[in-house]
Amino acid sequence: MSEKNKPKNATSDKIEQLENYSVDYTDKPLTTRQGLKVNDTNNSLKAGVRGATLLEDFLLREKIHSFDHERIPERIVHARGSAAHGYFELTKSIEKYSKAGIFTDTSRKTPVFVRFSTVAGSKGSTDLARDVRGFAVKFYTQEGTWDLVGNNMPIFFIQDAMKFPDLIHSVKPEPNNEIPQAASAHDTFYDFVSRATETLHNHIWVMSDRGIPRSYRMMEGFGIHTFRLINAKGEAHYVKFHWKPKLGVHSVTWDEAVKISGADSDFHRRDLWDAIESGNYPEWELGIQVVAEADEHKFDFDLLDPTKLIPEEMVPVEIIGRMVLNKNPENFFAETEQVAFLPGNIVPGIDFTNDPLLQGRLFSYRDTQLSRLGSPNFHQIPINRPVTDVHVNQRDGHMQMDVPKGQTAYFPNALSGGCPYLSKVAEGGFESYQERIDAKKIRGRSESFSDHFSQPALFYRSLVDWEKEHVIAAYSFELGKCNHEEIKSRMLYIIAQIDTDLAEKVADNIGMKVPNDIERPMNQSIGADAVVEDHQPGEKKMYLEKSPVLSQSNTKFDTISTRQIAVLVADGFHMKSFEAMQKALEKEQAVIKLVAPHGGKVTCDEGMEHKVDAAISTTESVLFDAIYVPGGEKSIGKLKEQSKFIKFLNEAFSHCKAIAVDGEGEELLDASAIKDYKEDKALFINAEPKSFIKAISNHRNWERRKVAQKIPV
Ligand code: HDD
Repeated sequence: MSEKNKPKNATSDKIEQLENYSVDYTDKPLTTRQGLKVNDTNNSLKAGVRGATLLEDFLLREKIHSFDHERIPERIVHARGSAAHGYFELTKSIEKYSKAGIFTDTSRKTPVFVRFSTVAGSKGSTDLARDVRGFAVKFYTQEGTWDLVGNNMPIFFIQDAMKFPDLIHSVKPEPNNEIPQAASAHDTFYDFVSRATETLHNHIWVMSDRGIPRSYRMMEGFGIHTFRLINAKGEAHYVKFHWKPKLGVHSVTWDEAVKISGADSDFHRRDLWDAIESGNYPEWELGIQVVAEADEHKFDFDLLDPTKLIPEEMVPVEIIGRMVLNKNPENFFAETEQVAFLPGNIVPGIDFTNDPLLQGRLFSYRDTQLSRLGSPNFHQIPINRPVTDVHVNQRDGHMQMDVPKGQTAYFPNALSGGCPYLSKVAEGGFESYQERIDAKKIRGRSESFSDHFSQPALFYRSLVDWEKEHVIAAYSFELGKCNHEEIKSRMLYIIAQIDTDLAEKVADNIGMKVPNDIERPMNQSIGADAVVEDHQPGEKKMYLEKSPVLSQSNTKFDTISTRQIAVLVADGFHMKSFEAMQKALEKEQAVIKLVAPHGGKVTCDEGMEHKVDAAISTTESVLFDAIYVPGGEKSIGKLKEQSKFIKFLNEAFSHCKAIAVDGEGEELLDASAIKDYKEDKALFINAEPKSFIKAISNHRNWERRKVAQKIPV
């Protein structure tokens, strides 16, 4: 990393604390774990050079023993992920709602550690699976650690934690043959979804472009549940948390996702790492939707139902702060793998609600860390340590790292002067919000949770045409991969309850008919005899035809920062046109990569050598956002000799990306299938860089999508 890009503000209380645990091996001798200097780590101790290995060999035993135990169980969900350090800064105090220091003190920079993930795949699976993305934020606040463990979608699949194992068992690889990896397109998932219609809202989000993000840096994040904010007077407000990315919300197409999975299955991981290393720090705004306690019942849905969002048109999102990620972890295992998020980690000023999904999560996360990290002392692992002091009466257990002093480990005590002592609420002691509850003990679901269809329908209605086409294609792909006719038919019937046109188009694509009815009982999400009709929307109090913020067509299109531009060159490329384009793109913080017929260097027409970033044999167009081809007779002649350069152009065009060519670069276009579409508005021939830049910031030219289908790729 260049000095210029070294994070200047990447230090924080947390980073300083972590540095106390970091170990630097530079200029140090190799030792055993006991600190003994080693003089041979290549040969085991033997009886003669060809002899048997001796049991005495403590060096061999230590090395192999440690290696044998290097792996810990991967997370049961969200196993595949990447993380980074950064900070959160409050831009607007919300003292009237919350007494939390993090929400009242605008002078603080609170250290954070954020982990993004997919849900279903194993630790080594592709980043580009169609899936929900985890968005987990650990705030190391001065009052203790607060974890906001959210996703990139504002709702969840199920309403009650009791169903979580069923949901996950249905989406994970099927138990008999462990197929398919990191994919929801299989029978068990649709068997479940078609019978548990509460899943449909989150499901349609996954079928939309939100399920295949362009980058972790281009996703929204959501706390999902309704939480509570508590102010200094003890008054409560309901709140939903939103993360809004500075770069806008952008996605790739399914065809790209499939190909990226082969070309670079670490695509999102690499993208996050590279952006931070190059000093282009990912950034999000934190927003809140606040609802007064008195308004709890004014909505058509229940605020405690995690399968519902509050449309932003009804309760606007108020921006109160920003989060910047400015430092990559030093060690993946020590930090990203061992970080333990717990929705139960909160601080005074924030509290839970009775959302039955949240309530179950409060148990599950602490519990899972025991099997994953192996000890109740997991909070002592450096990445999990709070930046506040910890004084507890819990003791012992595997891997106790602290050495607690004194004679007592209980409360109350006199022998230690009553220490550690209790804190009054006014001194920062946590007090649970005193909610009045007067109810029968019951195993059941509230009637106010019963509408399963109006919000998925609102989501679909709010999408523009190209987004709807992607949703239709996604359902068609997923159901097309299922084998059981009965499951597909059931799904078509269910989708028709969301939108009949959607269901009919999917049915056409998979060569089936939408059934008028299906076998009963059919909905087992609540009771064995529940039917779809029970989950149709009732009469609406606040009916929204559309919620425009749900469409990615209304996101930000104002930057090309960190967009990857492939420049196709060979020896003899025209330096002048390249230089002008390079300057203009780099001024906007785009990343230029030279793609050439071979690795090493290429020489431009002015005789200068330029480092090649990727030989054509090692890369694919799907790894880039746009393509530029500078002129130069000799260069273009060479590029035309390799069909992969033509494929590169065709493919980028078919994915609706911006393409610019200068001078003889047009001959490469003429050799491709693009030659018939030169009027395209994101195709530039000898044009000013300005218009190319604008087209890249628009992400894609979706108007091209009909002709794009005709391009052979
Ligand atoms: Fe969960 C991990 C997000 C419901 C049980 N969950 C996990 C992670 C994220 C979420 C982002 C990864 C954290 C990390 O990076 O280490 N989970 C959610 C959201 C939910 C949700 C947004 C609903 C709104 N989860 C949920 C339920 C249960 C769990 C209902 C169980 C009853 N989740 C887990 C878990 C995991 C987990 C098994 C696996 C690894 C871990 O916790 O630390 O306990």
